[in-house]
Formats: sequence, structure tokens, C-alpha cells
Amino acid sequence: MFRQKLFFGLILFLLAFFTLFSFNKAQAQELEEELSGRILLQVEENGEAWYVNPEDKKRYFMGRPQDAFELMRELGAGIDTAKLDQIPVGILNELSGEDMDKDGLVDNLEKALGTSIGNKDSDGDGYNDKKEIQQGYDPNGPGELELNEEFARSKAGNIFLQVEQNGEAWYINPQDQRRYFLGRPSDAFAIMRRLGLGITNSDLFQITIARTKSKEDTFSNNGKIEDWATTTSKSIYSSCGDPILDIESNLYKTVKIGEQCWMAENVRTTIYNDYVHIAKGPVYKDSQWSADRGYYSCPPNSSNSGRDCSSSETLGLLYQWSVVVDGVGERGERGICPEGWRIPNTSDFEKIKGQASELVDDSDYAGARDSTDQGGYIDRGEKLHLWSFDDGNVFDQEMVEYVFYKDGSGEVKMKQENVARSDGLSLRCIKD
Ligand SMILES: [Ca+2]
Ligand SMILES: [Ca+2]
Ligand SMILES: [Ca+2]
Ligand SMILES: [Ca+2]
Repeated sequence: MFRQKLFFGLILFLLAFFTLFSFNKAQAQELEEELSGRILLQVEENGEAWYVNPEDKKRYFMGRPQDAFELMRELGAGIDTAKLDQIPVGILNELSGEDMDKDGLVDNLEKALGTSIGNKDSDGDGYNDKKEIQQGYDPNGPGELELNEEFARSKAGNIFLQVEQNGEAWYINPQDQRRYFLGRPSDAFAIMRRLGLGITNSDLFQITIARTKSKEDTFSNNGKIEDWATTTSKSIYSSCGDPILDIESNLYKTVKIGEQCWMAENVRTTIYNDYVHIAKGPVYKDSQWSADRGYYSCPPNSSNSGRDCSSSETLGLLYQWSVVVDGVGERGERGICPEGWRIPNTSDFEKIKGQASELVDDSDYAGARDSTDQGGYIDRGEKLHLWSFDDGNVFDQEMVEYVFYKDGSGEVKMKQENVARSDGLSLRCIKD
């Protein structure tokens, strides 16, 4: 037994040694193939859902219910009803809406299926509509449905839109090769999650991420880009002074100080650069804040609590150290600074000494969360605490921050301090 293990271990080692790259790549391809068309739920995070599109085998982040619904429509392909009818129907309780004739099929599903919404037994053969569909019989006439299992199998994982109807969306679940009606946005989200498969981060990360068109539509739908374009006659970053976009579509003004280009606003993303959500720390004072657990916090609102994120548009969010540096310099540039931007360090800050007022204005003083006070809020409206990318007092595991404030004469000043990793501070990124 031991010998056998040793033997296999040796083979694995040799494989890994000689063909590490292709081996990993093959493994990733196998995984993509296996998970093609599946909905994946990130069990090690907060159950974030991804869809592996069978077309390109890339994973698409499903986001919120409305995002997921738009994504389905974007990735869906038109199909004739005659073709669709060849795929057996799956029925889940997640579908909401009125069921007028109380036959167990909600009205919008019946409309998509072409059965009567006002008659339990559309064809009057003594068997109700739901029963006929579940057992493979034609609810609209005599005999069985003409199902084509091979066709259903070949379309596993696809999303179809009924072109002859109103574009109703269906998902072909790879597990049972049945089609599931996606209904309204909230239904679609619930159904996709219900049919989803839990996955570890390490497996998920092997599948390439796709950037979706709807995500980009969202940018422009928010009007932020147009606003910028019209008010500043500028486009997304090409030179300093242009706005820069983060992974979550937040737009930041930029400012040139000396030779450097800085963000002129505090970072406010709630997702890392690989689309994984950053954990939100407990809202009020909580002992969890005594350690660096990779939390972000809303900035303090006017009542000095973080119960809502209403001030984040102006003040940005507060992050613990490990969020800011997550993966930076190790497994690629995960982090939260946009691509091509980095965390400023002591020498960057020292270069702008005397020009601090060019970097911050009155609306930037977000304060901080103090981990020695269980994450209580301090300095709101008075100070801006920015992370610096340096080791501070190594013995105490402290890091370096720069604190911006106004002195007695109203002049903006900046000073360096040591700070606990577990504190929640603001972040500005600087162009590489
Ligand atoms: Ca019904
Ligand atoms: Ca009916
Ligand atoms: Ca019937
Ligand atoms: Ca029938």
C-alpha cells in the first residue's frame, strides 16, 4: 500500500515537475468542461453565484437578482417554440406569481407553455396540466410530448429565449437536462441558485472570468460616465485628470500632483479585483474588529454609526489592512486598486508634503474605525486616514498611515503615524 502510494506520488511529482504548466492548464480545462453550463456558488465566501457559459467556458458573475436576469438575457440564444418543446420541463416552487386556475402552474409559466391559465385541464382529457407536463404527456392534446433527449443533452447548460413569445427565458439544467422557466428577475435568481453547485475558491479560480457587456451597460446606465464626459469633456482614464473606473464601476476623479497621478476620492469598492466580495465587518462596536479579518466598513454617517452606506459616495469605505493588500505581490494583483494603480508608499506621500490640500478637500474626511475601541468610529469630518504601503513597527505588527487634517489656521496638513492592521482606514490609489 505504502509502496503504491509512493509510486503514484513519484509519478505525480514527475508530471508536476516536467509539465507543470500544461498539467495545470489541462486540469483547468477539464474543470471548465465538467462545469460547463453550471451555476456555481462560492461556499467559502457568501454564496456568490457564477454561471459558466457553455459557449466560451468562462464564468460570469451573477451579482444581484436584476444583474443575474440581465445576464441571462444577454447570454441567452433565441429558440423556436417547436424546438423548445422537445426539451422536458422541470417545475420548481421558486416560481412566484398568480396561479389563476390553481393547477400548480403559475400563469406566466402557463403562458410560456401555451396552456390555459383559466383551466386546470386545458385539453379536457381528465388529467390536469401540471400532471401531464411532469409525466411527459401533452397538456394541449392527446398522447405524449415529443421529447428529444439527445437534443436536450446537447443543449445542457444553455439559456434560451422564446422568440415567438415575449422572449421568456429558460435554463437547461445540466443535471437533469430539463428546462426551467426563469420567470421574473427574483424568480430567475432563486431558481439559478437552487440549481447551483457549491464550489471552493481554489476550483473556481481555475475558471477564467468573463467581463460582461451588461456590466458595462450598467456603467453608462448609471449616467456616471456620460456625466463625466459632458461635464468635463473627458473620457475614462487616458491621462491624469480623467476619471478612473474600479472593478465595481465606481468612478474616481484623479489629480496630478508633481509628477504623480493620485485618486482624488477615497476608494469605495465592495469587491476585489477578481469579483469576490469583501467581507463587511459588524456594524456597531464588536469585538470582531479587534483583529484584521479582512473587513470593510461603511463610513460613519451623521449619527456616527455605520448602519447605512449613504455617505460612501463622498467618503468612500473604510478597509482593514489585509483587504487593501490582498494578493498584491503574491498570487497576482488581486487587491482593490484598479489595474495599473497601486497603494501609495511613504516616499509617494513624502513627495506631496506641502501640497496636501491638492489631494484632499473638506468632503474627504471620513474618519476611521478604531480597533482598540471594538471598531468604534473616530475623527468623522475631521481627519482622513490613508493606508501607506510600508511596514511600520514590525515588532507590534503595525503598519503606516498618513493622517490628513486641518490645523488651527485652516491649512491642510499631513503626518505619518503607525497604525494597527485591524483599524479601518481609507485608501487612495496612485498610478503606477
Ligand atoms: Ca395555472
Ligand atoms: Ca392551466
Ligand atoms: Ca389535460
Ligand atoms: Ca393531454
